[in-house]
Formats: sequence, structure tokens, C-alpha cells
Amino acid sequence: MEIYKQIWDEIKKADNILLIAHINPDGDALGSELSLYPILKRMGKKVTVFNATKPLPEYLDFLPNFDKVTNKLPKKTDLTISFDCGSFDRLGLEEKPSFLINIDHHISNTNYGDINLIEPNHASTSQVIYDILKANNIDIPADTAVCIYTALVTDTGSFQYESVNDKVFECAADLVRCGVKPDFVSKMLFQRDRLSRLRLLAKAYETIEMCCEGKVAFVEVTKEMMEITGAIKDDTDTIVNSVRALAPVEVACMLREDDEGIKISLRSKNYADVSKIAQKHGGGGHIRAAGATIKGEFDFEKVKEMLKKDLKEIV
Ligand SMILES: [Mn+2]
Repeated sequence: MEIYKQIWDEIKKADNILLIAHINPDGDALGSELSLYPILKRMGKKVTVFNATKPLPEYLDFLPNFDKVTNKLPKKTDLTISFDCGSFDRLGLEEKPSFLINIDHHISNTNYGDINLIEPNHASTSQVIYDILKANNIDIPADTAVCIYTALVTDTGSFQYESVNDKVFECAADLVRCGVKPDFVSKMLFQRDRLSRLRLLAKAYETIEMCCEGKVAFVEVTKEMMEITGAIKDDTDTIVNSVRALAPVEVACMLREDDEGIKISLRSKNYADVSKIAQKHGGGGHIRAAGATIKGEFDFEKVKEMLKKDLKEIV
């Protein structure tokens, strides 16, 4: 496709390249922004991998060149490429870059770049990068392959989501040929759990409340639970997913108390569009995964009652 070639032409022209992704990066954001680093270095470019968030999530520290990610912007940039970021404000940049390529797979992307490559049917932004490399006959070194593969694993819930199709597996298979060891990535992602996280899960699971004939489940995380267990914010990431895994549940909702108010994370299984509910409360996301913050509200029961009314409509 023309745009895949056009993007590579811009990369070839530029000397100083800035790779960025959204704040509070997940596996796809960080994997994507790190994936081009070895290739661009090999081409002789000056490359900065930027993320506004510090510290970065520890569970991704095995990604090649993780230690190259900086929260300081370089003096000179000819080309900025953003990854996995639906809107400009989530990049954590103060000024618009001189030339920006926006590569993403969120259908809600606001096309804030000078070139925008948005592929909503791709399972991860890293899969879009893979296609760009293939379209331009670029060899994929192992360091790049690990980043693309990790992003694919994390954004598909280990190849479980509706976004997973033949192309995803073909991409994964090719990345293994390029040097990825799937068991290494799995061990790094899923076999380095923290005791504080398990202790937090135990406390949070005590609060599970089912309603709407079991189709909706709520789970709560209070500041007190975090303090007692020594858990960090990253430790709360997957709680809502495991609550969704309950047999009758269509929508799982986690309520987490923080300084601003109550953060809600919504996950659905088969049919409910939770992005609508998140949007109603000033947040956003995908159909199956979305979130919002109810600012200035610290009453769990009140928020639950409000959400129950919304959720009744969609389950
Ligand atoms: Mn993504």
C-alpha cells in the first residue's frame, strides 16, 4: 500500500527521529515505540525513544533497549512517529512536532498527525509496524521481533481476543522465525508476579458483588487495601479481567479509589459496548475495555448504584 511506502520514505529522509507512545504505556505502546529503534540505529539515524511517564512499568523491563527510553526530549527532531496513541494530548508533549506520523489501531484515533496510518482491524499497533516493515522489505532483527511480538501478546490477552485472526498468527509465526522465543516472553510477562499483587487480589476478591442475574460483577480496590498489601498501581491492572472470567459475567467493573476520585475500569465479554458507558462519565476506550474517572467522588456505593443503572441497559 502507498502509505506504507510513504512512511518509509519519510524515515529515510530524516536524520533525527523521535519515537513516542501514549502516557502510562502498556505492552503495545512501549513495544511499538521500541521496535523500530534497532532498525533505525542500523540505518545510521539519531533516535530518541520518548515516554512522558516515569517510572515505566517494571514488567516490561525485558524489552530490548528498555533502558533507552527517556522522558527528556531531544534538542533536534526532523521526524516524530507516535504509536498506539488515540489523541495528541495523551502523548504528553507540549508542542506539536514539526512533522508527525501517527501509527495506531484505535478506531477513535483523531488523526492528529501529518501522516495518519490507523488500522482498526489490527490486533496491535505493533502489527501495523510489522506490515510497514514487510511492505518495505526490511529485515526484522530479533530485538525488533521481541518488541512486536510482546505488544501482540499483551494487546490480544495472549491471543484470546476477537481481534485475533489468521494474519495475527502468521505475523507471530514470522516473528518466531526472526528469533522470538515465545516461552521467554511468556515467562517475562506472566511468571514474575509480585506477592503484593496476590495479597491485593485476595482482598479485592472479597468485595466482588454480582448483579443483573450474574451478568454484571463489581470489584473494589481501596487505598487502604493498597497500603496494607504494599501494592502499586500496576498490581491492579488485571483484577478486572479475572472478574470478567467468571462464567455468567458479561461486564466486569473495577472501582479503584485514588487521589482524584474513583477510577472505573470496565470489561465486557461478548456483546456489551462498555465504551459508551465510559464516555458517558467522561472517559473512553474500546468496546470490550474502557474506563473513566469519577472525579471528586469517593463513595463506592453511590458510584455502583449509578453504574448499575447504566449497565442494566446493556446486558
Ligand atoms: Mn494497542
